Amino acid sequence: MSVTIRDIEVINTAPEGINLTVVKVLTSEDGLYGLGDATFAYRWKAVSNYVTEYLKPLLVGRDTDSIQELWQLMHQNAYWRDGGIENIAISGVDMALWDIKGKRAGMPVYSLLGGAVRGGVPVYRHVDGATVDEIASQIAYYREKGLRHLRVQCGGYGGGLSMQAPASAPEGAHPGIYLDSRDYIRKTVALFEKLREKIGFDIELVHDVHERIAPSEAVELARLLEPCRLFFLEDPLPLNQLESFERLRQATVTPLAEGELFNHQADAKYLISHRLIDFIRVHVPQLGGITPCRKLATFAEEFGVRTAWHGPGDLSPVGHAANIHLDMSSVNFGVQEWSGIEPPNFVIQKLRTQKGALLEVFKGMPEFRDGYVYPNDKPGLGIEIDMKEAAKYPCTDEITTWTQTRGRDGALVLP
Ligand code: GCO
Ligand code: MG
Repeated sequence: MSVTIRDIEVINTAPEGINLTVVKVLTSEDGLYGLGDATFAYRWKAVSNYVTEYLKPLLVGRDTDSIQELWQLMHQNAYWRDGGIENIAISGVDMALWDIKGKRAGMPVYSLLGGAVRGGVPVYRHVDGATVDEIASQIAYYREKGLRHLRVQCGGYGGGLSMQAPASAPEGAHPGIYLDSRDYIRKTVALFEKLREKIGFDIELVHDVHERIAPSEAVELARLLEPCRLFFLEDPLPLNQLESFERLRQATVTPLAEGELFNHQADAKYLISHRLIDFIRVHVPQLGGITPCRKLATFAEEFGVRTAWHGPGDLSPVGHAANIHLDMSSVNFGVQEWSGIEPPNFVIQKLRTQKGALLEVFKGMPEFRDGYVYPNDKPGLGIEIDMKEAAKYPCTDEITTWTQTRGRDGALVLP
């Protein structure tokens, strides 16, 4: 007997002070519903509106089983497609449909995707500090917790977090997050050299360039970091300079990762099929959910490119669970970024505007134990949401400042 979509709701909540959005798909079967992540922290109202005003009327009454059909229907229904807001809205429904299918089958989603190929998921956490000693002490803490991979930054993405134009900026320069790319490259190379001297090489380190520097500077940085043996250098090139991966690939043995800003598998196709990257770092909601990402993982497997799905603080536990279910069932898994709660996340704590209430709102978050994350093996994605708790933490709307990134002369650079 087929089960149809009866209603679609959106839950917006910010238990850590970071706006999170979850889509709830209710079905014709009493008590059967699915949850999916549709978090876009800076545009949460637009995504919520897209779901309730456009996807709900399109989908109510349709068969929950036909996940691929409904994904394609949502994807092409507005003709112009692959925007951030639209894809993230689609992701919320897509993940919810996989959640429903798992509940109906009595299986965790990774089981539906082909079953577990690993017992647990190796993850990395974020480390960030002003000095080598501060960073080394955070690394020591995480090493104790069994982590073998860590992301190391030295003051965010090179420009810190102050919106004050520095004295070195020209007269009348706008406020913003100023990045002197030359200084950033010198400091980053020095930091990793000293860090390796201090901690050795048995911890895998990644570094997130986060766009912001010129292609020639990405080549310079990747080359200079070679002796530091990074696990990968992330987003060395901005989305509009992907052609420079040919040059970057020729120039360095530093492993390369890119993708959290990709909007469609096609954005990754050339880089993967020409083996110009080693890790595909897509933000699963940004591609439209589990359905497109499982295809991308399978495509990348043929070219020896491994997955490293984006797993930041601005992703709900439903989205983190979707990452883990993909990880559990992918042969070409690389590593999983994990902004979960345990162990304490040094970076999120700095950003947190209130006591962390994430686990009061979301139940079933995949668990971190000795360096690995484990899904809870409940049918579907395994996450429940306490609506009463969620209502205690309304989302807010500040003007986003960290993306107002500027070069030394005050001109905007991609964030
Ligand atoms: C990462 C990302 C994040 C993003 C954030 C944007 O590698 O985790 O770069 O830190 O900057 O998700 O909101
Ligand atoms: Mg990143």
